[in-house]
Amino acid sequence: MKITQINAHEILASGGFPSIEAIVQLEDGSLGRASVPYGASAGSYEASVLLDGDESRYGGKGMLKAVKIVLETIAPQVINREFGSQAEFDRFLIDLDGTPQKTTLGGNTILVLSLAFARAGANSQHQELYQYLKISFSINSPLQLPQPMLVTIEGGKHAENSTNMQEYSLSATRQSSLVENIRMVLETYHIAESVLKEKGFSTNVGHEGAFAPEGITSNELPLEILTEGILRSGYAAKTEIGISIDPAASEYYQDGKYNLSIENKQLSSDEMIQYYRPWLEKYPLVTIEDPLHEDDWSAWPKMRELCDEFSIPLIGDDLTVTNIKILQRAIDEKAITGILIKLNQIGSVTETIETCLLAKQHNMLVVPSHRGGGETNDTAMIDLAVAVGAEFVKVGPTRGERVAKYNRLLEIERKEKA
Ligand code: 2PG
Ligand code: MG
Repeated sequence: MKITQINAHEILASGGFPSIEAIVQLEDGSLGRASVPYGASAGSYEASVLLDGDESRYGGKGMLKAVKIVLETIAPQVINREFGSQAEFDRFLIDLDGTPQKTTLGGNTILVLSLAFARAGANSQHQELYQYLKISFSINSPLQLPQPMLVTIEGGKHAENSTNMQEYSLSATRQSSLVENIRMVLETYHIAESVLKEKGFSTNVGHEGAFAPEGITSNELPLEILTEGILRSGYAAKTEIGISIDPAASEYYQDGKYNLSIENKQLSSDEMIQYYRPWLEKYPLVTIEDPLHEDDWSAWPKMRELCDEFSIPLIGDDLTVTNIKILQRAIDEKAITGILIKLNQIGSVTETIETCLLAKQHNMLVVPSHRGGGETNDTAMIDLAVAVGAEFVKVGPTRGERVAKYNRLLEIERKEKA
């Protein structure tokens, strides 16, 4: 199928800074529209986000350069060229860029076209995006819908004056319909709001729509609050609703130490691992993500052993950045048992799905995720999650760009039930 036209422009992302949207048209007239997010606590090895750097617009965070690259550099190369598959299109763009972190053309420019091409392809074949992805990448497993991992309390880079650790989520673990599971985690989210209020904390929210209790002096307290919330909700802790944490430890690692500033603690890698042990014993934890720094490779297998002892998946995010080579290293070194997936960490649909499939082959938990800094209303991460049979999707509540993801998931459940 040939591309006949490409359009691109700046749009606004959730943080009030621009992102990029593109529209691809195929020769049969089918259109595909997509936009891409970017992170606040991005890993160092992620695909680049090409920004203007022009301080006179949005403090340098404009995306007009990316738009120009799409229209003037990439479009002339791909319009009227025959692409036989999604993988062929993506590989063409990856080769055109030619760098490991997509620094020539930008990960944002490549991904936005990759996704818009996928949507156009799906529309051309009268398929839903998740069906198109399954067929394109020969994924034959029966459809499995991911469960909500609802970010409920946030700190770190996502909220001022809150915890050092970035996220405490409510994860639905009961294998029930999504409409029920989403209801259960959101009811518990609202109960957690009451618990926070009773303890005298404000219930203002951070980047992802999760509560950001100002002035909190313990990274453990959110676990107590969520556990109390689950108890009061009447749902069974762990078997119906559990807790997932993402400390995003790279963000509080300074000069070789984990700096838990609100507790006045500076911990070595081994001490950091031991710090988590009582949490695994006391709370209904179901996953742990990025408990250690992205370069602290020698500590990760020890953390994995601890998690294995409690049968809790250990998820890599900044560690693995959806990159298949880094995932392979993590498998070889027995560093993790699960992987967070973000399309823009690697910058194309094909590479993202290949990483998911390798993780699946190794029986890892696969968790596609929203981004903290600049999300858009695009819901492709949900279709991706459904296509690869992910166990969870990590998305925040109560903000339009997040709720759009849950609504897409509910829409897919309705379609599949019909
Ligand atoms: C994370 C994400 C999403 P960010 O660390 O998992 O919550 O944050 O997009 O800021 O990297
Ligand atoms: Mg993370």
